[in-house]
Amino acid sequence: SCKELGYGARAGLSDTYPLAARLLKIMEDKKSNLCVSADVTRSEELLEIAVTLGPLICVLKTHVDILQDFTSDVASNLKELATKHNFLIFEDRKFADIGNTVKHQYEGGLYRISSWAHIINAHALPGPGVLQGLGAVGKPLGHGCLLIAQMSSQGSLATGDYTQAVVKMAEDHSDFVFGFISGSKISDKPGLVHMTPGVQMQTGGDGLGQQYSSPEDVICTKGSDIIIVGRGILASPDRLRAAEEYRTAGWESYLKRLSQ
Ligand code: BMP
Repeated sequence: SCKELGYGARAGLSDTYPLAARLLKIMEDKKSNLCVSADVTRSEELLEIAVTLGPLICVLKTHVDILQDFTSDVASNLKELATKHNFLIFEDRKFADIGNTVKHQYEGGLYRISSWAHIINAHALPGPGVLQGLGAVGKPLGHGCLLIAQMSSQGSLATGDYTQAVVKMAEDHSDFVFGFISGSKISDKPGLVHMTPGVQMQTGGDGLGQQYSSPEDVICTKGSDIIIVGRGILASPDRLRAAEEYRTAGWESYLKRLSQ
C-alpha cells in the first residue's frame, strides 16, 4: 500500500477543511495527538487543567454543562489559554435534534457554545438537518463539527451500516464536518480527522459501560489520529506527568504507524 501521509502533509492538502488543517498543524508543531477530556465540575479546576496541560495537548475537550459555576468569564479565559498554548477547544455537546433546535442550542442559551468552541460534535441520527442547523451558526465563524460514527460504550448501537452511513454524511458535508468520533479509522480521506475516546494505559472499563483501549492500539493498530483521555489523566495524583506519558505514548504510536 502507499506510504501514509503524516499530520503535517495532510494539513497542507488543498481540500482539507481550514479548521482541520489548523488542528493537524498544531499536532505536527507540538508533536501531540493528545486531547484531554477535562471532565470536572468546577470552573477553577477546568482552567487549572488548561493552564498546566495546555502546552502538551492539541485539543481540550469540555462538557460545560457539568460545571456547577459556569460564567461567560470562564469561556473567555479558556479562549485566551487556547491562544496562549496553541490548542483548540472542543465542546462535547453531542447535538442530536432537528436543525432549528440545535442552531439555538449551539448559539444561545447559557453557554453560547459557538462563541468559544472551535469544535463541536453531533449525532447523525436526525439526518443532515442537524448539520444544516449547526452549520448556519458555525460555518461563518470558521468552526467545525465531528460526527459521532462509533461510541466506546458497551452495547453501542452506532455500528455497521449506521457507521457507514455516518461516513457518507461526513464526506457529503465536508464544508463543515471535518472528522469523526470513532474507535478506528473509518474514512480514507486524508483531510478527515479521527478522534477516539475510551483510552487508558490500563484496558478494561469503568463499571458504567465505558470500555478502554490503549494509545498504541488506537493510534497504531486502529489508525485513529487523536486519543481522547479523561480519567486516565484526571485521576492521577500527578496530572502533568500522566499527560506527558499519554502524549509520549500517542506520539510514539503515530511514528510507529508511519514507519510501517
Ligand atoms: P474517560 O477517559 O474519563 O473515560 O472520559 C471519556 C470522555 O469521552 C468523556 O467525556 C465522554 O463523555 C467522552 N466520550 C466517550 O467516552 N465515548 C464516546 O463514545 C464518546 C465520548 O464523547
